[in-house]
Amino acid sequence: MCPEVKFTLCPSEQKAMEEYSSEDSPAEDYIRPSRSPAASTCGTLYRLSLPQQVLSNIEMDRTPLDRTRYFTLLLIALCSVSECVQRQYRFINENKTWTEAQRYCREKYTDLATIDNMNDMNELNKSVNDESVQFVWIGLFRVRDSWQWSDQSNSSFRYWKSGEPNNAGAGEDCTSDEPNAQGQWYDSSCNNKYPFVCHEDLDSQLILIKEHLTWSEALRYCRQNHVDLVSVHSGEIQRGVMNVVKGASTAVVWLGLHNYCIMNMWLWVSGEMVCYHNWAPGNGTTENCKLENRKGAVQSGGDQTWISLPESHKLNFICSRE
Ligand SMILES: [Ca+2]
Repeated sequence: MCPEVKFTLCPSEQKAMEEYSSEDSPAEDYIRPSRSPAASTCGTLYRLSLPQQVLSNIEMDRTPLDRTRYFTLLLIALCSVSECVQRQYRFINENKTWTEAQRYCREKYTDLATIDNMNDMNELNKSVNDESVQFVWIGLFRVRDSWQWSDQSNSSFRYWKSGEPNNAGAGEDCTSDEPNAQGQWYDSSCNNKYPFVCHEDLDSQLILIKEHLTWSEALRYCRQNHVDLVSVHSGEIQRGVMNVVKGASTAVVWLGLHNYCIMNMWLWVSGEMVCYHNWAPGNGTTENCKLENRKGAVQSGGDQTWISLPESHKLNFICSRE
């Protein structure tokens, strides 16, 4: 089970990996710690779950092949046990009515918080960094007898406190969350003034660059002008990518995805393992990288799956803004 998972490699693992890579392929220094908050959450998970002993085992192993296998297996094993969030929550510690809070979130971020699952719920509650806060607004509100999300999401996740929603005073058409208790929800009067939580879609952080550059040139361009070539850690980012590539002038568009030849392993430039993936059939597995290094690109039409290409192809590309 590795649906939408992210990793950040610790510096020690990166070093180990770069040493393997430098054994018979040119030095590649594409990997660097991710700067995305969501990813660094996962990086913490990763660091916590990687015992020191593992690293010494890698060094003590005799043959490079064994080390490679061991390292790969280890990462896959970790990949299957970690879970990560897809959304970035922003806690705003100002008391506003639900409608004022909604307006604020739509201006500054994407919308009032939508919650898809328990992971989101935990992340949202963690974002509330003030223990004195009793309630915060989230994006769920009542229209006649049905509950809807402010951003039109169809998430069916609900986490009502027992006995809620009770529409106690009538007109309890908005949803508050009790972040410092169990994080469960109440229906509350929309005129109450509470702090609130916005969310920011990762989609809005992508930008399509319609120049024709090789993969390395594209990487340099993104790092100079934005943040990085995009790393597609999750289905949510893939959906954002699918939106922005529609405007591309090339049939495929570079992603921040590169193949470590000696380990035959694909990694994101942000330093993360490829757990979530969307390869076209026949791509992303065994690569013939002896002649030229291979990189990953997304098709701008059709099913918008990923393909592997020699890095000298000149393509449009997607940078991440944050
Ligand atoms: Ca209530």
